[in-house]
Amino acid sequence: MSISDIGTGSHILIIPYPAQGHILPLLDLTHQLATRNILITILITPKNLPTLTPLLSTHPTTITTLILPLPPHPSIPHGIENVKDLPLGGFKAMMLTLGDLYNPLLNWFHNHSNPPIAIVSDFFLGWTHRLACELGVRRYAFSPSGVFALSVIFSLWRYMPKRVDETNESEVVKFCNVPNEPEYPYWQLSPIYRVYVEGDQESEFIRDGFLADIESWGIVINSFTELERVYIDYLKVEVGHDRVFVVGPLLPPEGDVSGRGGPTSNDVLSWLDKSGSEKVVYVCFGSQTVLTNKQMGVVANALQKSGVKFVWSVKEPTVGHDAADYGRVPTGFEERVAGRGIVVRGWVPQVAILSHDSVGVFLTHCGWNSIMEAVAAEVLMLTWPMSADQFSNATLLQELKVGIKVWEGANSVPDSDELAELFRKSVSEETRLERERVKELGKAAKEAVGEKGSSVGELDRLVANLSH
Ligand SMILES: *[C@@H]1O[C@H](CO)[C@@H](O)[C@H](O)[C@H]1NC(C)=O
Ligand SMILES: *[C@@H]1O[C@H](CO)[C@@H](O)[C@H](O)[C@H]1NC(C)=O
Ligand SMILES: CC(=O)N[C@H]1CO[C@H](CO)[C@@H](O)[C@@H]1O
Repeated sequence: MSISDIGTGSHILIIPYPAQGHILPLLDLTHQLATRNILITILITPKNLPTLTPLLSTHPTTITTLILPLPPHPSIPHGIENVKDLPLGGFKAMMLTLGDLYNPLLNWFHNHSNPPIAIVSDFFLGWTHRLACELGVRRYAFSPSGVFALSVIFSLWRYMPKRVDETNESEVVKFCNVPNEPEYPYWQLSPIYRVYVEGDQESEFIRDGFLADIESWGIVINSFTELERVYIDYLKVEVGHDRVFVVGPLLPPEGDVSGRGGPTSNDVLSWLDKSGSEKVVYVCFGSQTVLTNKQMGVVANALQKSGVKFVWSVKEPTVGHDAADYGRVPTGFEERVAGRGIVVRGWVPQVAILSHDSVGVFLTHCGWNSIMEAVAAEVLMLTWPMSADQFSNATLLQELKVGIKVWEGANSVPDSDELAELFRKSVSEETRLERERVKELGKAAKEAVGEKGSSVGELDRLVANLSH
């Protein structure tokens, strides 16, 4: 039996959670599954349909869509269901809203002549495990976070650690069951967890979702064995079986790197072509975080003072931000750094930028996709985690010694002289050891997804398991 025969005939349902950082890696996984002859239906809301265009044109016969309207929710402004617009505060509301697709999906399954034998869905959609149980099919939870961060999330919802002093945001919460016993001040814990109220219907729905993730038949994670081995071993014990499939780094199909996300205002890549090897610092805080004007000022000052070459991807204010207080590039900044650095507004081809030979350093908010992309591209990271799983990610990077701590938290600012010094240091000989380490890790990432690599083996194991 050749690899391409393994999945023949099996039909599965994929359900993404509509936020940029969640949907893209799941679509990359979908591509891998379709390549292995699995028949796939993807559930999508009308406004997110365009995100699927490249995937659907690559797999016109194996992938079909199930388009269901987003159920209404008072906390989600009308029209905000597009992956690029979802405000941070909207995450919980979106999780609740999507739960209302339970009955429409149940009907769809019952009416289908060849219904899916398994559901692969984002870990923010734990209710799909309950649905799968009712239907007598298997559910696999997809984690866009790494194994370490997932271990912390599971531990949080399973054991519900509490503070001694309910008013102290700095109180340290320790995760003794997770290897290396990570600990975080309370304010760094998941915002969804911090607003949990026992007995409250919405809170309990969210908690039940994470418990359902733990109970699911399998878990698929965008990471690779060589990166997180101790945590993978731990997680298998924690969930009580070995159907934990670590299949990353999930990256866009070859040739799709610059197309993803659409056109940008500047021609970044041709600018990079003229910028020399590994000298450029790329600055980007992800698709959700918008910096305050104060933070913008500090980053701009530091970039200017440091003398480094840079590409700064600036996210402009969206829903939930007062446009006057956020995301403003200081007046005259671009003129002052002309020739040495560029500011890009709107969408950036991040994978292509990170993979470009001239980019050597990445100031990042530590979203897991950004980390996976940077590791695969062998780029040293300067870490400034803002929220959610990003604090655990930063810890992991420091443990692996491929990240240098810059700052933490969304509501404060570093000193611009110190930041300038870090920028300067990051592209100098002083960080040679860190760069060598990230190169090694990058090679391991490439091997993992290469021929006979660990992640390819995990994908084949997943496909075989899905088809049973
Ligand atoms: C399922 O089929 C029944 C009967 O044909 C129909 O009334 C119902 O609308 C269908 N439901 C869905 C979700 O297609
Ligand atoms: C809050 O917790 C931190 C860390 O455990 C501790 O250092 C600090 O004294 C506490 N603050 C108060 C007001 O108790
Ligand atoms: C970069 C960063 O913020 N790292 C921190 C992550 O969390 C651990 C534990 O709280 C800290 O020790 C790190 O400094």
